[in-house]
Amino acid sequence: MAPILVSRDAGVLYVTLNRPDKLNAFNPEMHKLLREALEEARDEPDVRAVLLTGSGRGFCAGQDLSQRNVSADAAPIDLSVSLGSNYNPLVRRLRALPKPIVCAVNGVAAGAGANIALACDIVLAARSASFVQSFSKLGLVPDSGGTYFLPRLVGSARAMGLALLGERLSAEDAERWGLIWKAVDDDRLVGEATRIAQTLAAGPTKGYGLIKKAMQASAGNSLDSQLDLERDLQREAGFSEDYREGVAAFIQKRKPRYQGK
Ligand code: LHQ
Repeated sequence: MAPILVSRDAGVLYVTLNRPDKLNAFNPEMHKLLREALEEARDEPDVRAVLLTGSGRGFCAGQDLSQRNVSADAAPIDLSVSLGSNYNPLVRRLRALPKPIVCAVNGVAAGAGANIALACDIVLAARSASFVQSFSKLGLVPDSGGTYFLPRLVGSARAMGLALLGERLSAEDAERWGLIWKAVDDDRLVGEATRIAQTLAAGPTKGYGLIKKAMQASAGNSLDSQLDLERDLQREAGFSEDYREGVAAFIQKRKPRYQGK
């Protein structure tokens, strides 16, 4: 069974984590195939949005721990190798993709699985789903961007509670806390996530890429630098064909037909 399923329709690349008996925990093969899917999303002009989800009852349980079970007398594993070669490049790839990524969290998202969801641009979760910073239960530190995303999304008090206690946060609380975009009824998750991904895939792709850039830069910028950045990005957006089409459609009182250019 392929650990990642990929298909394409109407400008959306559908990527499904597919190791359901392990709650879609990551192994090296899954990392490799996900990397290839995101490269396809980046390089193919016909792909204008990505929808990431999981198969079965979980979204992703982070690292496959059965591959980390070492006997007491064996040398310890250097976890930085796995972060350096797999998880960190994955988070960087998700953030740097100049196209929107919708994440449909269909079930529990734990460890790196939770933080990979948070690295996406619009996170929807099924009402029965939950988010767990399970690292501390193993004596580890939140990784895959957890210590970056959490305090920025929910504030340091809640970030610290989640990281130290490793308790499950329900999808509804995640929405209330501002961790995610929305919690939706389980039977509406696929339809709603698909609708959003299709809407984005028919939108002004270049502009969306520049929005991602601006939002991501703001975390480390002063207002002055951010204003300068907005000026520069707006110059770029204003030269796009989609901006021209957007204004023309507005004036002509019709729906815009964006080409993503
Ligand atoms: C699993 C896993 C799993 C294998 C469930 N692996 N089988 C990065 C770089 C380098 C190294 C270290 O880490 C990292 C980042 C990380 O992600 S560290 C954090 C790793 N993940 C976790 O600690 C989560 C471990 N899983 C859980 O705590 C629970 O399974 C959760 C809370 C996710 C779900 O609980 P339940 O709904 O009660 O399900 P379950 O525990 O019964 O799991 C179902 C099956 O999935 C079960 O297998 P079985 O054969 O008994 O049915 C689990 O063994 C398997 N599974 N997570 N990470």
